[in-house]
Amino acid sequence: MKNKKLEIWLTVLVVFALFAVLVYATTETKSPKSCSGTWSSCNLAYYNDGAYAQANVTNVTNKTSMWMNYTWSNMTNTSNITNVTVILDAYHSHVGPGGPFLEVSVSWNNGLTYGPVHLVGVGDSASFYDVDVTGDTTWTPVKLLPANFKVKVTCLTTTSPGNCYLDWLPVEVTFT
Ligand SMILES: [Ca+2]
Repeated sequence: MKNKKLEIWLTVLVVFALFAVLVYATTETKSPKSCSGTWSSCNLAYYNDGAYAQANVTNVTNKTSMWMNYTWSNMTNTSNITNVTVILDAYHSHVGPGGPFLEVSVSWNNGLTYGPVHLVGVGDSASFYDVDVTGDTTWTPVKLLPANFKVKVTCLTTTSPGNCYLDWLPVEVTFT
């Protein structure tokens, strides 16, 4: 009888602990505040407003820009990062078959090196594309600081010339 009671209390405790973890997980979606590179008007990807950063490419000329200065309101230096996702609000236009696509990678050492390249085959009308970069490294709060974290987006095509359009490039981070 006593053991049964203990079992019930332990179950309650475990359920409560799991609930607490779920409740205290925080998700923040933040916009970049600076950028550089060969896209036209890269700053237009700071806001979800229908004004687009643009890259005109051919099969011999790619365009690459970096977006950075993402700041996290509630993250502390002991936060446990459980998910990092780059979100693209983008489309392409092109002449003829094929068309431009995007390569996305992130840096956590201020652009010295970048993680794995993620291919994003955007369509010809604006949509949101999630690029989960959680597995690219073992994330720590320091790696996500403005001094270290950058998102690199390349527009390229192997066929006909075309344009990539990027309305907004937020990053969503979940941490406990
Ligand atoms: Ca915009």
